[in-house]
Amino acid sequence: MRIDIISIFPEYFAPLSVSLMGKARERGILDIRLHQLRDWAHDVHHTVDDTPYGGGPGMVMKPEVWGEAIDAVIARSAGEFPGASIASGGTSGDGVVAGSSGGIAGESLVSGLEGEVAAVGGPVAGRTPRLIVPTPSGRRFTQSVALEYAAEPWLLFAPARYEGIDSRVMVEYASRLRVDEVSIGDYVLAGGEAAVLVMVEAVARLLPGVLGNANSVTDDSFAPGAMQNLLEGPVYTKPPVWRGHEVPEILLSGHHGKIARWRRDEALRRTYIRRPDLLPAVQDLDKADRQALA
Ligand code: 6GU
Repeated sequence: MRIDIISIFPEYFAPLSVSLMGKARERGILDIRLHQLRDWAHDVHHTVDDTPYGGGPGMVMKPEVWGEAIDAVIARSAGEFPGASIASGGTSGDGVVAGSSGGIAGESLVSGLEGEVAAVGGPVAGRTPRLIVPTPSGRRFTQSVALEYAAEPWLLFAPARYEGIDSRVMVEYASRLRVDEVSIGDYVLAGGEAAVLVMVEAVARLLPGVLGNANSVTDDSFAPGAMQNLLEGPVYTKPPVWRGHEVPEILLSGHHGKIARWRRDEALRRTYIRRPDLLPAVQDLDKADRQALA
């Protein structure tokens, strides 16, 4: 999967080189490219924001800068630019990723450019990305949205700072791309970058080959299947007694049928206590399920 991220803080995404995400990138399962939005600003101060029409607090991100940035990232990646002009750095705002103010450590400008050239005619050629704009006023990002994104070949994230991006940018691209304004929850962050980290991790771990054990995806609390919409119950490992606390005996019994039933009961009870809003969505509660909740 190809992921482009345009931000005024590309350095914010350093964690995407760590652990599971880092391994997925090394293995070529994930191809993440960071872009500094300010590279497409026109004035000496690299201004990306301005005061809001109609008044009010804060600043709004300028449409021209975002428009040029998104156009350039798509054009470059879709192979509309000849490789030569990429290599010569001819286009404005060609400060891809690393080397400049904020790339991921270990990613040189040269290898970044090689990556761009390699992408010409590559898996994203002739395609367009799904444009994802994080905002607290967006539709909720859920596990089913993560699954949808995991099936896409190319995602372009446009995280904003300040009061958000001029709305005309989303209107403009909605006629050319699928544009999603999404929120990761009912609270307000200082900017969309942290939300992008959350979404990229949620999506990337669903890609084939990223997790070691395929079951760890299917047993997720919000994954489709028998346990859908149930919170996962408690888990235990050795030793069998720790500071006087015992592991539930059933888990040591080796009786797989009884263990599965116990786990479902625990999941139902936990969901009832912590997330009763989820219970109506749990598919066909059977008699044993209703007993567990009684
Ligand atoms: Cl996507 N952005 C910001 N700034 N705040 C949020 C959010 C996104 N999702 C929840 N809160």
